Amino acid sequence: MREPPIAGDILSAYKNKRDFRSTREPRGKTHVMPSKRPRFAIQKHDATRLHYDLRLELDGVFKSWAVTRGPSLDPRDKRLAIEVEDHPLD
Ligand SMILES: [Mn+2]
Repeated sequence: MREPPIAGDILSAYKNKRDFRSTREPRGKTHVMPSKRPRFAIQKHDATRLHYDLRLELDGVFKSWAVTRGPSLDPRDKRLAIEVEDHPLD
C-alpha cells in the first residue's frame, strides 16, 4: 500500500497563504486515511466575492478550484474554474 504523502511538504502553498491564529480553516495536521473511493467536495464560499469551491481528492490532498457560478443540472452549462492551491483533506 502506498504511503500517504507528508502533508507539511505538499501543502506549503496552502499554509503560507494563511495565518492560523486568525483563520478557522484546518491546518492540514489531522491525518485523514486514504479512501478506496476518492472523495470530492463542493462548497459554497461566501467570501469577498461569492464563489464555489470544487475539491477532488488526489494523492492525499484535495486538488481545488474556485468556480465563479453555482452548480447546474444542465451538462451544457459551462463554468469558469480557476485552479487554486491544494487543500488538506481535513
Ligand atoms: Mn474558496
